[in-house]
Amino acid sequence: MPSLDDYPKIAAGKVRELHAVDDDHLLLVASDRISAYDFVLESPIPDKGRILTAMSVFWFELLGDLVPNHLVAWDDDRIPAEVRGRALIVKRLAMLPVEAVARGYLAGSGTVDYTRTGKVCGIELPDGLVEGSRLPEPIYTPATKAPLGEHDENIDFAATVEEIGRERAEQVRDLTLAVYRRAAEHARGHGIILADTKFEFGVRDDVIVLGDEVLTPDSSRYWPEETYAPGKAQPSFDKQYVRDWLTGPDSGWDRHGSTPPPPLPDDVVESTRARYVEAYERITGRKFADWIG
Ligand code: Q0Z
Repeated sequence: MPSLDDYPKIAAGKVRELHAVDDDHLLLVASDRISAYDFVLESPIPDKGRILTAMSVFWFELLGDLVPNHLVAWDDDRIPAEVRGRALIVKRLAMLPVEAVARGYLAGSGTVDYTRTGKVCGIELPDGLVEGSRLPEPIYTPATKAPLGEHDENIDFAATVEEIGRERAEQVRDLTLAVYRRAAEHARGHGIILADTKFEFGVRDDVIVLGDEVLTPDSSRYWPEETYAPGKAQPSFDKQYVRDWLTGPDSGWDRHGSTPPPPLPDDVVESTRARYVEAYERITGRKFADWIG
């Protein structure tokens, strides 16, 4: 059995790491770390890495007939014991320099751009939309890949053509919308609104392949159907207890100040873990207790 130290680290994100396994394979490792308000909190959420990994595997399986993906193995002797259940062996791709975002609802930077210009990524939207509005149809809203610590910047479709050429730009757009539609329909049938999501595609043997994590709550906005009400920020399916506590009176923290957030109380950690498990079980119809690790 290998150790994680046997695999050189080739990239680190806020809450994930990427290691080289061999010339053709990488190990994508998810941690239990959680970010909120652009900080990585010092309190981990137990099992978050395993839950998000299990969720990615479910979606890769559900979507495999729409687009090839990079998943090779999740339970394999090449995966070190210390990361079992929260790591995937994936095919090494040549990643495309575009964040492929689909939105079915208006939120976040989409609302900001719409309120200023009536458009998101060059796409004209009807008047009268508000934060949380369902869009007339899902839209493709690509973004640049910002360096770690910076925010992605929305760009129009023409800018993606400049970056990767017309044929690939059109393929990425069409795949993004097809995958989003399928996933959002599935999630909706299980009581969850998939407001938007970000994919990363790569190329292998001249074929466009879906990479990275897919349709996890870290790469997507998951909203509970029960409380959906446009006109305000929607509660996050997974992080709302964290946000409410951090911005509430008991944390003593100022999100607009310069100090990092304090550790989370145990009950906030436990409720948040339960929300991740609930999202996994609702979406997949599987019990998290049956996942490996
Ligand atoms: C993914 C990322 C990080 C986790 C590169 N199959 C692939 N082939 C080549 N490159 C990538 C993948 Cl998934 C790749 N990322 C994003 C960075 C931790 C994911 F530090 N970067």
